[in-house]
Amino acid sequence: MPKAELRGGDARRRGRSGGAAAHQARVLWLVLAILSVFTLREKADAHAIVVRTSPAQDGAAAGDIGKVEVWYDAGIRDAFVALAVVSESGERVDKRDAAIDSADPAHVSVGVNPLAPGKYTARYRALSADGHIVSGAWDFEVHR
Ligand SMILES: [Cu+2]
Repeated sequence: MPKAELRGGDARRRGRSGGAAAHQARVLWLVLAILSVFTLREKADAHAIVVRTSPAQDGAAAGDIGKVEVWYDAGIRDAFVALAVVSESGERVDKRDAAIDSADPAHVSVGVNPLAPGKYTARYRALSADGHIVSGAWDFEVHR
């Protein structure tokens, strides 16, 4: 009988100290889990930027280039993709068929009609893998 009581007391003490240690471990695990979610998300879902365009910014292009292209530094999501080309007078000269390259998820192109000499502005927009919209514009010129 006294033996049993002693065993019982030991078990309760072990239970209490084990509970406190387990609680500390849970809190530590939670903190680490939260930190890793933030750091891993930053690495896995990078913010895409434009690294190259064709024609180049402020570059010259032939009237028969046929298409205008943008390359991002990372793959972009297949939603909200846009690439439009507008003449100096505001006329849209692209074929409204902007699409992500099926072989390269970081490459977008749009067909353009034959371009008369003049200045043009290309506007791009894409949904970055991190969920942010990336957009901007560049100019190029078709010489006579
Ligand atoms: Cu971003």
